[in-house]
Amino acid sequence: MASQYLDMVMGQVVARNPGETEFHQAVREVAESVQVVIDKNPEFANMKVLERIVEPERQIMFRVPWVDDSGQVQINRGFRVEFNSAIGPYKGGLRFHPSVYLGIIKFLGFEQIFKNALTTTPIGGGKGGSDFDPKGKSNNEVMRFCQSFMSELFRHIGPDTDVPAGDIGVGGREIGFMFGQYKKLTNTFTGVLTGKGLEWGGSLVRTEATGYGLVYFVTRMLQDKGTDWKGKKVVVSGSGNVAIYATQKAHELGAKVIAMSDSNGYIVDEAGIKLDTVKRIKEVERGRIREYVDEYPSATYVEGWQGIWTVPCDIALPSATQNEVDEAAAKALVKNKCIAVGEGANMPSTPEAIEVFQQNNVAFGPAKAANAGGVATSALEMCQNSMRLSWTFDEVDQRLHLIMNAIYDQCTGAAEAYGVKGDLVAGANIAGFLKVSKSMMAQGVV
Ligand code: NDP
Ligand code: 2IT
Repeated sequence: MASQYLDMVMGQVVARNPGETEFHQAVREVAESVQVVIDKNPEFANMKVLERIVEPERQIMFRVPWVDDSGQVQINRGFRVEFNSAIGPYKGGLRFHPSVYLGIIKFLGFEQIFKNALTTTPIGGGKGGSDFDPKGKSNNEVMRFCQSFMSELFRHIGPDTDVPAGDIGVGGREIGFMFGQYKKLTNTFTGVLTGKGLEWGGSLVRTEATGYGLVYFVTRMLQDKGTDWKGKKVVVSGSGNVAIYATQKAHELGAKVIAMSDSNGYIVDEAGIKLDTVKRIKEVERGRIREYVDEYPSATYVEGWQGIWTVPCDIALPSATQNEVDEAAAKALVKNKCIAVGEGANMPSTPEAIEVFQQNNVAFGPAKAANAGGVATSALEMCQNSMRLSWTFDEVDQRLHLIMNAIYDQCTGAAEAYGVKGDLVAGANIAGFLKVSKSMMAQGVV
């Protein structure tokens, strides 16, 4: 009966959102996990909570025209999907990447609802972005694009309405340009964006938060296996914000990160990646990861990013993009005796890959729990902005640590309560769904 009901809901989602395969994938996973909840609580089905959750409250698409350095007019497409405000203002990042289309923003916004619910902070779910590619653009081009993007977005957001932040292709520089334009257009200085600079309302630890939080979460997974980071070989995909600070914290805890990547290829340094070099190449020079081997000739560079999962490791932290770990990659990790996978990116493992991990007793930390430290620290930034004060690095880091522990406890607790002990995918989906659903039920049919 319940399964028929879920098939019906899923069928509607596919029919109403044609071609949005990443969105279908994200919804299917949650729907499968919460079947047990709906079985036990028929009022959720009666009130059509799941049918409402899968329909964004509001979707905004807009033209983003700008002029490049050679005087040519360029046109990109902007998105903001305000998915769910049951527990707080819409909250979630902006992604600037040529692959962005509505289906990507909707999968990210949908996952964000449950992730944000798990953080213990009062934030709803949303996501936005553009098919703009910041790579190869001058600072002035990026600024003009961000100003044009915000010239439309500003009328839809606000510190108590919708608070965007960074994601792929959006870091401190882009947040600065967008904040400046928002301030000018609205004549207000508010916490409307997070990931701001420390001098103008940003929070300490926000830059590090997703990567640090990921490592705190995986620490608990390792503890449950009776082990820790010391002496472990780690492979981290990507070399952006999440990957860099996950690597930093893993090193601090005694592990050795031996491989990192970008969208062109990956490097392997069995002596341990020199993170300062990666930071300089990627954060300061905005260069390519292959440049690392120019400085460390004993390291190797391999063209193509997929092969990184064939590098033998104890712990894998996929931190680049969606569906980067497929079934073959998961099997290669299992064959090489990987014991734990923590998702730094959003939905980096395909459903088939997750099945391989779960069937082979690889501890698996799903994105919406394991990478929630970034958005949780954004919520801490909002809190500091509201109070008009700033906490110290240690204070924010301690709060982040407590939050990651609370997320882990919620996932394991919900999994156990619903008969799927140890399944953190189901646990995260169930715990997030329960919080949002109960709030929606209390607030009536809106
Ligand atoms: P960045 O833009 O800082 O870095 C992205 C990294 O991933 C780069 O190394 C990039 O390589 C690589 N990458 C991006 N797209 C692709 C692709 N299609 N194929 C292969 N490699 C790719 O982004 P973040 O580090 O912020 O984000 C990484 C992941 O973490 C994303 O999934 C994001 O949604 C998720 N996330 C981010 C949070 C945050 O706070 N920033 C919070 C929670 C999750 P290249 O330089 O070649 O493009
Ligand atoms: O996917 C994510 O959680 C983020 N990109 C961070 C969102 C945020 O609002 O800090």
